[in-house]
Amino acid sequence: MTRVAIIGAGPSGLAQLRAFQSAKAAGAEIPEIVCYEAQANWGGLWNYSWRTGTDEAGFPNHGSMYRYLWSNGPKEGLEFADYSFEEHFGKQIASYPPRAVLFDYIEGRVKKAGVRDWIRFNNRVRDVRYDEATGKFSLIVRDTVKDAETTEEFDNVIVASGHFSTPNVPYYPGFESFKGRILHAHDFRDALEFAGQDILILGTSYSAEDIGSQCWKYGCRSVTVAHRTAPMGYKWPENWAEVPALVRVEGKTAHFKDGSSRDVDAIILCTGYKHHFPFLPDDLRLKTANRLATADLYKGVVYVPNPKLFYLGMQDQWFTFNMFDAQAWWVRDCIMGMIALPDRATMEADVAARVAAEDALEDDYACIWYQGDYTKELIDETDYPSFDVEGACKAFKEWKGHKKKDIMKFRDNSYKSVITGTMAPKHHTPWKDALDDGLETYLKN
Ligand code: FAD
Ligand code: NA7
Repeated sequence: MTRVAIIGAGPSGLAQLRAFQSAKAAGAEIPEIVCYEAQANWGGLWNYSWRTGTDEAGFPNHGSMYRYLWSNGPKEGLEFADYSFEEHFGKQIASYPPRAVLFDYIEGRVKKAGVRDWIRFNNRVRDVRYDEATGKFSLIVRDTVKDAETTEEFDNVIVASGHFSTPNVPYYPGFESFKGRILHAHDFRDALEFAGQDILILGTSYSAEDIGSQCWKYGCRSVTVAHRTAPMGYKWPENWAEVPALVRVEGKTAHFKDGSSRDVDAIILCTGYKHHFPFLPDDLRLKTANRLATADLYKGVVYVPNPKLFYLGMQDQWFTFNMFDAQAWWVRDCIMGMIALPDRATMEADVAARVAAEDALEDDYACIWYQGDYTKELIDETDYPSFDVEGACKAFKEWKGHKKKDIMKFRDNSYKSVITGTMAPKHHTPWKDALDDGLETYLKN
C-alpha cells in the first residue's frame, strides 16, 4: 500500500487530511496517511503558544501569534467551501474573528471528519532522505514526549510545516548597546507589555501594521514606524509617525536616514520570516523568496527536482485556508493517480510562466486576483466544492478600501459569505474598544 507522510498539522496539513478523508468517504481507496506534528495539538500558528524561544523539548518555538490577534483580513476571503462558518457556529458571525474563534472553526471541520487518529502529536520530523534505488523516502522522527526516535519509509512526502516561524532578524549599528528591549514579531505576545512606552517598529507589512495597532489599542505612548522602502501611508492616529529607514541606535536614541531622531523604549522588528526547513537535505529543500509564485513548485505544490515530494502553503498569502484546500485536493489527486504530471521541462516552464506573470503585476489588487485565479485553477481540476472566488476577491478589494478609509476601524465592517450568500452581522463592539478577544465575547452578537 502507498504510504504518505504529511509534515505539520496546521491549516495546510489539516486541509490535506480532510482531502484524503473526503475521498475515503466517497468510497475511494486511499493511501495510508501518517501526519507528524511537532506540537501537542493541531492548528499550527492558530494553536496559541505563550512560549517564546524554545518549546518544551528545546526546539525553536513555532508560534508567532499573539494575544488579542484578530483576523487581519475578512473571514469571507478564507471560508472553507465544504464547511461554512454558519455550519460551524450555527449562525453567521462577524467578519474579523479573533484567533480563538478561527481556531475553533479550523478544528470543527477536522473533528467532524474524524482524522485526529492520523496525526502523531509531539512528533518532530528531524530528517528526510530519498533513496533513488528504492524510490522511497525515509523519515527520522523524534517523539519528544517518549524521547525516542523512529525511522519509517514513505512513497510520498507532503511538507506543510509553514513559513512564518523562523524570524528574519536584521542588525543595525548600536543594537548591542540599546538601552531597551529589542524583539522580533515572532516573540511578541502581549501589547500590554508596551503600555506607556514609545515604541519603534521596523517593517511596513502585516506584522508592522497589526503589532503597531495592537500597541496603540492597549495604550503605548507612541508608535514610530521606520520604512526601508516606502511608508504604509494610512491615516494613522496622532501619536503614530512614519519615518525613513533606521540608520543606527545610540543609547535610547534611534537615528533615521533623513537625519531625524527619536528616543524609544523598545524596538520591534516586524521584518518578516524565512522559509526554513532544517529537517530537509539540500536535494529536497525548497529555496524561495516569500512571493506568490514560489521557486521550483509546479502548480505551486509539486517539487520539480523530485515530484514525489510536495509542499503546501509556501506562497505569500492573500488567500489562506481555501487556497490550502485547493492545493491539498490537487496533491491528493496527483498522489492517487487522478492527475498525471508532465515531464520536467514542462513543469519548469510552468514555474517560469507563473514567476513572469507575478513579476508583471502592477498593484496589490492584481496580486489578489492572481492568487484567486491560481486557487480557482486548482479547484477546477478536482472535486473540491467550487465557490465564488471572484466574490472573495471582491471582499478583499472592499477590505483594502476600508483600510484606506480608516485603519483603526476597518475591522468594524461586514462582508457577504461566498459560500452561503449570507451577510455577516456588524460586530457588537468597535475593534478599538473590544479589549477581550475571547470566543464567548466575540460570539455574543
Ligand atoms: P502553520 O500554521 O505554521 O503550521 C505548520 C505546522 O507544522 C505547525 O503546527 C508546526 O508545529 C508543524 N511543524 C513544523 N515543523 C515540523 C516538523 N519538523 N515536524 C513536525 N511538525 C512540524 N492568515 C489568515 O488567513 N488570517 C490571518 O489573520 C492571519 N494572521 C496571521 C498572523 C501571524 C502573526 C502570522 C505569522 C500568520 C498569519 N496568517 C494569517 C497566515 C498563516 O500563515 C496561515 O493562516 C496558516 O497558519 C498557515 O498554515 P500552515 O499549516 O501552512 O502553517
Ligand atoms: P512580510 O510580509 O514578509 O514583510 C516583511 C517586512 O519587513 C517588509 O515590510 C520589509 O520591508 C521589512 N524588512 C525586511 N527586512 C528588513 C530590514 N533589514 N530592515 C527593515 N525592514 C525590513 O512579513 P510580516 O511579518 O509582516 O507578515 C508575515 C505574515 O504574518 C503575514 O502572512 C501576516 O498574515 C502575518 P521592504 O518592503 O522589503 O523594504
